[in-house]
Amino acid sequence: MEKDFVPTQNLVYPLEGTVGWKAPSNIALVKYWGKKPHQIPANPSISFTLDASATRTFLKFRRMDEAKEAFSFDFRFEGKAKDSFKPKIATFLGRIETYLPFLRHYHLEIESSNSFPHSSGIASSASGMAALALCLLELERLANPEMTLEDFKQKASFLARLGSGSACRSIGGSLIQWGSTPGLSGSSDLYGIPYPYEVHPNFNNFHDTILLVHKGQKTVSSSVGHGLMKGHPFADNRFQQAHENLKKLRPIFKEGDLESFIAIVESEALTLHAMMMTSQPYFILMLPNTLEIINRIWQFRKETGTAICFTLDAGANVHVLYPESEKTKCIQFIQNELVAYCENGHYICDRIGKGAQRISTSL
Ligand code: 2P0
Repeated sequence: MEKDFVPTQNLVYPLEGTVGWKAPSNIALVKYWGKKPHQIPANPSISFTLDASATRTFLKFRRMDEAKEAFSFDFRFEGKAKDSFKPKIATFLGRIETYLPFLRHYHLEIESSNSFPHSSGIASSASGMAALALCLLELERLANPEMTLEDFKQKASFLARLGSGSACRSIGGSLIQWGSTPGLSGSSDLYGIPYPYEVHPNFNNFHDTILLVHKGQKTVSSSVGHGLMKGHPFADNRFQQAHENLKKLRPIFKEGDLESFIAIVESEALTLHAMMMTSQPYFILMLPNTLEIINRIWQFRKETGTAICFTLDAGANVHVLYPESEKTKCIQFIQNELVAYCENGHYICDRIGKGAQRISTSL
């Protein structure tokens, strides 16, 4: 329950200090699309935590003599003051204040940078909000060193969700499930949990090469897209389908059945975009090159039997997924046939990762 995340002890918080966290992005296999108030997902989702695509955030904090009316913070992104991000951060701080009641007593200097190129069209809200949530919670942990690692991660995921839904899947690794799922004890709408069942070694070190088809801003934000699932004619069936796909994935992960994995992952990606195309107002985030890439992947798979597939985020970029055993073949195929469809030939070689890491701040 939400109230379990409100600190009950009388804690003595530090006067000043600096903490740092690096949090990765993630790619959903079963998609979160549609939400209820307070960042509660309309259906459960599951994602691969990524490795290379990450946000690094440092938080310098100084206790003020008295609490301020408004949150006192500065935000710098890649070395420059970025005031345009401040309203989003202020909203986030407002949403989590009940759970971190010390926030108004500090002046916070937040400094972030991404490992992936700025405006690459990669969602930075997941890694960005996860890194910030971890830094803010670290301040509580300094006052409460007895907090267990499990409680720390769970609360970090809970807080990150209030910044951006998918961010709650960017704390741990390497397969994270978020959303209350009948029969899956420990699952919750409030935070992500490590996938608790057996996963076949076929999924170890799984690759995700992100093809940057379009690096600019998307035409419709994810928040607007989620909102359009309210009253959507296919919403109920879609939410039901996500539950069923999660159920189907259980034996697939256990047995390492890549063919069935591909069928679910690609269907989820196209269903996500089908929901956008059938919203009112309707919209399309895929571009001609997105479809060219999908068709090339299908053709290559048919001709060679390689276990390669795609998934999509809420944008035109294509995530190309393949197992470690197919790496050499797939990279060659991507370079020979797919890179031509990327903006300026840009792509990111990523893979499944282990989750967020603390950054040492002692020099
Ligand atoms: C996902 N996406 O499961 C889905 C699939 C994009 C496509 O969650 O409004 O940035 O901050 O909760 O998490 C993107 O939406 O939305 C997203 P908010 P978020 O990853």
